Amino acid sequence: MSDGEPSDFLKGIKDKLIRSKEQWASDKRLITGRPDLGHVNRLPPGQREVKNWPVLDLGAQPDVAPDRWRLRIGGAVENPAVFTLPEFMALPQEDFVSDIHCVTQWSRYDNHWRGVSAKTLLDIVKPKADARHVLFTAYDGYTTNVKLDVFAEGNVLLAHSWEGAPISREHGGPVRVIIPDWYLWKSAKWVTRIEFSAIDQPGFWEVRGYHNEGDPWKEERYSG
Ligand SMILES: Nc1nc2c(c(=O)[nH]1)N[C@H]1C(S)=C(S)[C@@H](COP(=O)(O)O)O[C@H]1N2
Ligand SMILES: [Mo]
Repeated sequence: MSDGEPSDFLKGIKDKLIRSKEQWASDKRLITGRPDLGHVNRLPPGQREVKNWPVLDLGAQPDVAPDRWRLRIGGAVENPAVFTLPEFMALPQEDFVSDIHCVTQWSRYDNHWRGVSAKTLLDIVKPKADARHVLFTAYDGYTTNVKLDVFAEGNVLLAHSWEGAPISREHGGPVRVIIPDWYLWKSAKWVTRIEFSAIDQPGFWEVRGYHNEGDPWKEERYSG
């Protein structure tokens, strides 16, 4: 698939995968019932460590040519902004190290990222006083939501590199979101839009039985 409008994407997604993940949510699969709120362990409850980096998405991995990539930030902000990739790369760049945790039960430790921190982006666009929520939209049409407080955490970034190399297409390159404190479905690959809002807009998995928050230490896998 090319980097067309996100609205085209429903044709290409793996309906079977979506149905089985919806079924997991309705069965409340993988819940162990042992929250680790103090983070005594490095591994959140119900997770296992992997050394590789699995690929998970809706099956349509958009091929976003670097010269066509845009990041649009708008909604309830004082200064809406659009960045090309060179403009994004000219913003202050920072290195991060974080563990990532997928709701399908794998965790991967010590990932080295480089990119632009959420704090830098927030300083530029300046959310309005009534902004409480953030919705990410990606080039495959995927959406996911977090609270503004979650996006504003110091370890959140829009990453272009992992382990010293550009993030591959399958992992969301040229630029993806990384929100390490939440399950990885909150970290949009191929991100193109960030919208701030006074109201919450649940995303792709959040309307299909997945939790609206997603704290792995509390096993916030499913809603209800
Ligand atoms: N654009 C987009 N981002 C996405 C997804 C997706 O389907 N499309 N899947 C999410 C899910 S469910 C997971 S677990 C992670 C997987 O990221 P990875 O493939 O780099 O491991 O991406 C998240 N971000
Ligand atoms: Mo996932």
